[in-house]
Amino acid sequence: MSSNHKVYEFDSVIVRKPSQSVTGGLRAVDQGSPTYSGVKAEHDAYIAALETAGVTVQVLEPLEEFPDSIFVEDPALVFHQGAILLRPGIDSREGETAAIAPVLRERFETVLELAGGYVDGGDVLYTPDNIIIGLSARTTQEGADALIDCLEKFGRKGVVFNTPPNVLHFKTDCSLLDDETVLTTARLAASGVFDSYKKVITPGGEEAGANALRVNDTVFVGRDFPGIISMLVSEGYKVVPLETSQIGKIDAGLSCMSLRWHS
Ligand code: CIR
Repeated sequence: MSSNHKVYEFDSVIVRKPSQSVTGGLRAVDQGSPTYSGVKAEHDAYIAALETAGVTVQVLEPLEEFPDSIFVEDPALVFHQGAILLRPGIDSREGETAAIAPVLRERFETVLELAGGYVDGGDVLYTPDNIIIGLSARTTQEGADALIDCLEKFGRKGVVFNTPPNVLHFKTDCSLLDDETVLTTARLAASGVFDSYKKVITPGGEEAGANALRVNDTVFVGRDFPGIISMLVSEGYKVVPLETSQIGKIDAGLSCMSLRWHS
């Protein structure tokens, strides 16, 4: 039932092209809207970088009615064993699940659905030991409990922690670097959630860069976070910086633009 691959080893990825409406994407603080062409350029570079890291990318067509639908990580989870359809915890994104469901039913034999509550995929971190679910303004306890039931069907254990206050998603503040190391903000590390991990703490002012993305031997990091980049390089990681200044305006980092699994 389970794959022998590490949690950051992937061969398959799904992304969705940005819609023109992406300029109206959700944001907690308005730092101005991103431009469509800027988001598209960042997205194109992201796809090319994923392919270079060794995955095959399925590119879905844009959905104008859902400005945030470029962030395919939020409406579903994918594993070697199958997929789980989630329910994003904000009205304007709820319909994204129905939009991605047929694609996942084509790619996976088993597709489960949450029995209740709300979960955004951005609140779910895969680790070698378990699946961490962060409660947030988007992910409810009822949703987390329903997700734990689904994960059990795939032989995986879900555990629940709190996302720090005023942080969009659990993974806004962290990413897995290898089997035993996480990149995390100091505020998330202070919760104790990563006490059994080695930690690389984001330097002050670079909290927004904590959502890096490891794919096979490469760690993608936002280009605007030189402190994080130099820390990871000196730890021996193969780091590839990517432009995130446009998607950053709508509160996104690098994990949110893809669904990744090993077939
Ligand atoms: C939202 O607020 O839903 C989008 N503007 C950003 C989603 C980012 N998703 C993620 O980090 N998984």
